[in-house]
Amino acid sequence: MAKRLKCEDIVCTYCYERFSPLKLNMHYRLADGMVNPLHGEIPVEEEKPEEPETKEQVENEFRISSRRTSRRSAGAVNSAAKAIKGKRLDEKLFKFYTDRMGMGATEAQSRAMQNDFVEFDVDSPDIDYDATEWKTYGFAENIVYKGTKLKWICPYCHNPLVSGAGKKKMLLFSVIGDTNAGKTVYFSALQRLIGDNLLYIGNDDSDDYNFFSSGTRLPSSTNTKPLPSCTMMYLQKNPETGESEEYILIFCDIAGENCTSEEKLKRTAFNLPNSSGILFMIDPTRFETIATILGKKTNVEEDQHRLFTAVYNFFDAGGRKLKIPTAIVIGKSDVLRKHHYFDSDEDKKQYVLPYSESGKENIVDLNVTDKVDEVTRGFLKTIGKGVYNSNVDMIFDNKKYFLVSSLGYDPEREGDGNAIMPNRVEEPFMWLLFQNDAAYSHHSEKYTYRATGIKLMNTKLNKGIFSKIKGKEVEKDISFYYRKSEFETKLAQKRNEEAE
Ligand SMILES: Nc1nc2c(ncn2[C@@H]2O[C@H](COP(=O)(O)OP(=O)(O)OP(=O)(O)O)[C@@H](O)[C@H]2O)c(=O)[nH]1
Ligand SMILES: [Mg+2]
Ligand SMILES: [Zn+2]
Repeated sequence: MAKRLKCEDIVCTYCYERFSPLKLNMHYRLADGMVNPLHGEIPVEEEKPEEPETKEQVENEFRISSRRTSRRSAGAVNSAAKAIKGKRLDEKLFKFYTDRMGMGATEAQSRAMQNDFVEFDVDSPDIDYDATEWKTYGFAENIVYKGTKLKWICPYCHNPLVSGAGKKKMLLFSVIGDTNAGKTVYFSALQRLIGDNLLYIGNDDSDDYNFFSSGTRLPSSTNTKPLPSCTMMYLQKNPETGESEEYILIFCDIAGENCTSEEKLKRTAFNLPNSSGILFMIDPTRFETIATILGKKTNVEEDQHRLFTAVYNFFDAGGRKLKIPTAIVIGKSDVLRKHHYFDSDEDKKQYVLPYSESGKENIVDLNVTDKVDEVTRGFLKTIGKGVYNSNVDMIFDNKKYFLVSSLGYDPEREGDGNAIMPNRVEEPFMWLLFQNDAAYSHHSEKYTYRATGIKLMNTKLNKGIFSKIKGKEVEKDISFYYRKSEFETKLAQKRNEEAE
């Protein structure tokens, strides 16, 4: 294929499979009364499907072949349909409800009784689609099948795919952390802060994630049953052009209870392996030193530490460190203000004090990120928790520590009536976006070069005699915004422009 298609990977907001619609046959749910004759006539009475025997078997059956076929290649699909009323058991949906949502067979079966589906086939006379969309992206979100408009479904689990999938970059953010670490509160505070740039799309589960908006002050412990994800369209301004770029963000919360062992993670955290970024929340009120300052008793600190083992085993990080960018977030940083490590040092204290958000540009300052990482590591060492640092380094390849306070105050001591003043909440999120090339940073330097007055058209000559000509030393300011992957190219380009 000569022309590059503008196609992005799709992430299913239900089963979290990540795939390219260029490599798979896309599936479409048929309208009422339509049936794909390839699937046979719909039986009058559905037989109860047998329960799969082993976990491995389930996983295998859940997967589908990873090759896209059309009549041009092998595996021809004949899509001529015959209209028969009725619904049939959708095996993939059934598996999704039982294996992923933990439903019993009866409930899963009644939910999985659905209209039949068809696979996309370029050559089928029954299928009509937007040719421009096909040429631009290499897939069609909507097809008209026998005169009826159909929307696509995930080829793995047969749940509906989000509109715009495959056309916009999709980023999946997952959180992990022990019970009461502040995960749910963090997501809510974050959504409030970036709310002007968000549009909720997908399933209507946003209330599960944004309890501030539902009027409740603090959430109760998150349900240990598998949670729906929260899907949003996010606008990110390109600081150079001022143009808005659109991303689809999928947030996945989890109950802390489900993070405490490898087995529990494997049963519930299906989102984790395909994450674009992970927020690993640590609760500082569980550290003995801090608990003492707060006048609390704690004997649960070891539990929190167990999470590292669970995550290490879950990702099999023994062989190779986890590549997914991970923000290790010390939440509730408001409770750290009183500790002498911060209290006695103005420079360090600034990171746990409320700070003004006004005038802050929506870009990632990597110097600040490094500083916060260093200060947090120093703090953990000071309170005798250097083991956190070494564990983090052992598991995660691309990681940074962050200090945030979602509420800005401690409801346990100050009551629950205060105004919410989130502190540094966007930092880990922005850093994760940056690691995914979905946010900008800024670079400036003083670039010194020797201006010879001779412009060499052939740069190879520069290595020869011409390089010995000592010109006048010139200093220029270079300044530019960049996405992570652009840095080297942009820097070279800017230096060249100056030197010319
Ligand atoms: N001091 C302080 N306390 C906080 C902050 N954020 C959350 N908390 C406290 O931590 C409690 C738990 O927060 P959640 O977000 O529900 O914790 P979680 O990690 O989602 O817990 P599970 O759902 O049980 O896994 C809240 O009810 C608050 O009391 C904060 O920024 N500062
Ligand atoms: Mg929660
Ligand atoms: Zn799916």
